[in-house]
Amino acid sequence: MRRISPVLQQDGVDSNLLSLIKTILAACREIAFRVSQGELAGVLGSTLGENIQGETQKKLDIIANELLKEVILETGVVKAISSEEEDTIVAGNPKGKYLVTFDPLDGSSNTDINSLIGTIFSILPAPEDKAADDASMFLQPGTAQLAAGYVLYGPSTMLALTTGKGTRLYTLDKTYGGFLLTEELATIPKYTAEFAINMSNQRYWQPAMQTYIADLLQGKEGPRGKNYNMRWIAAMVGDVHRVLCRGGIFAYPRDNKDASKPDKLRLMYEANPMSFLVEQAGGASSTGYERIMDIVPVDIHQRVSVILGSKHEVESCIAYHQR
Ligand code: AFP
Repeated sequence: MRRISPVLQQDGVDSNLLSLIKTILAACREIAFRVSQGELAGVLGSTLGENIQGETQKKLDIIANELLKEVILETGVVKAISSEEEDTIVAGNPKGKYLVTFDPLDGSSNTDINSLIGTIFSILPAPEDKAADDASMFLQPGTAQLAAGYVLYGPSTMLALTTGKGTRLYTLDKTYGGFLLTEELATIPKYTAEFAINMSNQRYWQPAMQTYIADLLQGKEGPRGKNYNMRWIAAMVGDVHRVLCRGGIFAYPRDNKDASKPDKLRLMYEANPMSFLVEQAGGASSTGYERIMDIVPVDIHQRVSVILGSKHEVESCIAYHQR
């Protein structure tokens, strides 16, 4: 089985970018170890703080954030980082070629139940003409991403990675200590009969999503003419991993539950990297009205409505929004 370096070298990935990716993965290996120790490492449970999103911070969120921040800034090739757990960007080397944005521990409430969690990251080019503490550097659409990936801390630790030449899956070999290629070309089937959505929000969705899901629930007897199954992991990283492995549609649509927060997922370090991975695996990703990777962000912590997965199913869902 192949290691990461030869695979990325074969794709012509710049050596600085390759070493940055390997550095991020080294931090993720350390996070994987801490996660696997669970209660024994004393890292479970909440801190007394909240992040900029107003969400309770788990101890592991903070540990993962500090680990990633430290090693990424030490590479010297990164001009600044932006994290879910940091209110503002953190400046690095003014001459750095890259920007890194990440969610250190997606689905962190799942730590309480020993369920799936993961780290999501996205790498962007750093504009040369801006200062390292200028947050506007990050406001680039998802199409500008040079690389994106997630590390899933599950029964095995897995990596999904794209640099724009397909999406590959790797598995952490704990005996050798590195990730080995286990799926050369992740391919999301075009058609599916599986959806993932938090059904408890149903009454708050917009009419298009209400109708779409109501039609899926009617199964064979309804307009879609087949029975659908439902899954919900409550960690985007786990739900997207299932979509990459066997297809499906994942949605976190806009709702009116809390007027100050109509969308839940974060564009820059959740929706964009996942959209890049999904599109590179033959799937599609949209807000229902536009392609997610075409959105020009206005804020590093911006939220967005997400519908992604099997191409035909995503297109069907978009059609409901266009009616
Ligand atoms: P955290 O990043 O705060 O752990 O939240 C996880 C998440 O943003 C995303 O990964 C899940 O899809 C979604 O929240 C789950 O939300 P529900 O609370 O609606 O299940």
